[in-house]
Amino acid sequence: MNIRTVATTPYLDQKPGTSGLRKPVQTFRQFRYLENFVQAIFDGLDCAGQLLILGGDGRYYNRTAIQIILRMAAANGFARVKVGQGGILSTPAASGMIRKFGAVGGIILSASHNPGGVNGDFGIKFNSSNGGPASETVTDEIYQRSRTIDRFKLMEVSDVDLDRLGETQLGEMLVEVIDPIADYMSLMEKIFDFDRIQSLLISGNFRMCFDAMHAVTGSYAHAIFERRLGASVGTVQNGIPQEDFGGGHPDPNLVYAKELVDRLFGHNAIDFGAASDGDGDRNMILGRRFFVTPSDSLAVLAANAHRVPGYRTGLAGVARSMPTSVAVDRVAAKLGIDCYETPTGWKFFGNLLDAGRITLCGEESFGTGSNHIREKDGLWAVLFWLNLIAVQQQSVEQIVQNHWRTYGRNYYSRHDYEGIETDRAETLIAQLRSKLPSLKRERFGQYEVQYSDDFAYLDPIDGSISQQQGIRIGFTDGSRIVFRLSGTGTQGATLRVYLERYEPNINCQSFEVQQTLTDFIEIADRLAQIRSLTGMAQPTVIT
Ligand code: VG1
Ligand code: CO
Repeated sequence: MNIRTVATTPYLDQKPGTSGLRKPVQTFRQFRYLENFVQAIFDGLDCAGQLLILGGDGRYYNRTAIQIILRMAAANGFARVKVGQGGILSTPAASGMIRKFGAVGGIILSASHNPGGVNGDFGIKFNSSNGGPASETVTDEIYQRSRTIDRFKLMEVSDVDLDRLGETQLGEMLVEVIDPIADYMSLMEKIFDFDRIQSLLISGNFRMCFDAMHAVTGSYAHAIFERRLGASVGTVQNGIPQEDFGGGHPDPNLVYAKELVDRLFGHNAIDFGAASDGDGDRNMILGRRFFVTPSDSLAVLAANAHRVPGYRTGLAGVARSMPTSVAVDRVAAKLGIDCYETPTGWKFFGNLLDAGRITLCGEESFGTGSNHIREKDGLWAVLFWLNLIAVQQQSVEQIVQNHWRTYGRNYYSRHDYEGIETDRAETLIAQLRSKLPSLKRERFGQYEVQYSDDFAYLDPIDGSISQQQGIRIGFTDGSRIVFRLSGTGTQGATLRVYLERYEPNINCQSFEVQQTLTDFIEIADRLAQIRSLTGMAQPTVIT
């Protein structure tokens, strides 16, 4: 077989964000752009004789990228690559496979919730041998390498048939095209009580819908909900993965999953709805005319985990990303377990999970997961909710309201301002940062600032420090406003404002969320001058 070493010149913009390198498809199609980044990953690994897991969310350019990566893997000395059939693997399934088969790592081709198609985004994530997103240190090494790369290796071979299950030899390397659903399903069967969920789904008293948003979870959801658990055909909607996600935005929230929201809030509303994102790691949970905020979802799962077989013996600890509401902290306090606050992005949970410090973790951005893998897991969260509903014989709304009665309610909302000019967004954050030292004890109407800082995280396991992870302003009544810029967008900047207010009084827990947060929406604007600096009167997305 002919292995070629090809000369290249670096691109200087290959800095991964919150989760991998994301760019418009057109950027990735530039001459040797993908090759450079993949070689930068391989250069940091001892590839010889190793196994690599490879797959993506099926978006446009997925198949082309997989063929390129297979040729490069063969030339770089890998012994084996396991690739999902059709080139498709959800992020959680890939994480599970890395762990199960002892791979040195995995490459997941996805820009997650970003739109796809020829004019959409593409992305590439590298996960380490624990199955989780590469740490900050590894990510930075890849970036530094990409800035000096001067050659990559490629084997000159023809394309592998990605649709046919089986093995193909590329030189010394074995490519195995595998069915990724079987392994994932058996992992879920070990954690959840499938018999009880099945009884619920076939009882005739429970109607559910899962919206795969034309993205990767479609095939998994058909197999799990309809074929294995007996839900009626049609339970899964938008279940065939498409290269452009049907022209939509594969982000499971109240704005982008409108079709599902209509079924839960409209006439003859069903009992349960859920959706997942492009690469299958996010989840949105809906009850009949009821939206569960992801922060509440994490808290409810933590409080009730002992009802599910996989967590019967209790939780070692929990963690949440900094902007996620503190609802789960209250559960941890009651259970007498540790609760960690990490920066945004799943890579920060990996060390805590590996060290056995935590069992469950989550983010406000519709991400929840556990120590079963090292990624957030959309379908896992849906099965967790179904298991709880089956055991408790209560509706989603009843479960959440009981939770609020016990722990109080954290009214919560995130306001996104998308497509801001980068300079303006940076000015906004810089101005806010400069105000931080003088804010303490300042009063805004009835609210007094208790603390204000730029969140820094000291990893308790490896001692690494991550600075400037978001601006936090906490008030003496337990309310919070958090500001940060997104690290996953590809056009301009996105400002995220996270608002939270605590309400212990059970008679005041059913108000309209935005109304209860009005004072803080005003304070956020006063502090950050959002309207005047962005020129935007309203957020583009409210969740
Ligand atoms: C967003 C979310 C963050 C999440 C990340 C990746 O990042 O806020 O919580 O971990 O997306 O999720 P940012 O930097 O845009 O706020 V996924 O499902 O897109 O891989
Ligand atoms: Co995702």
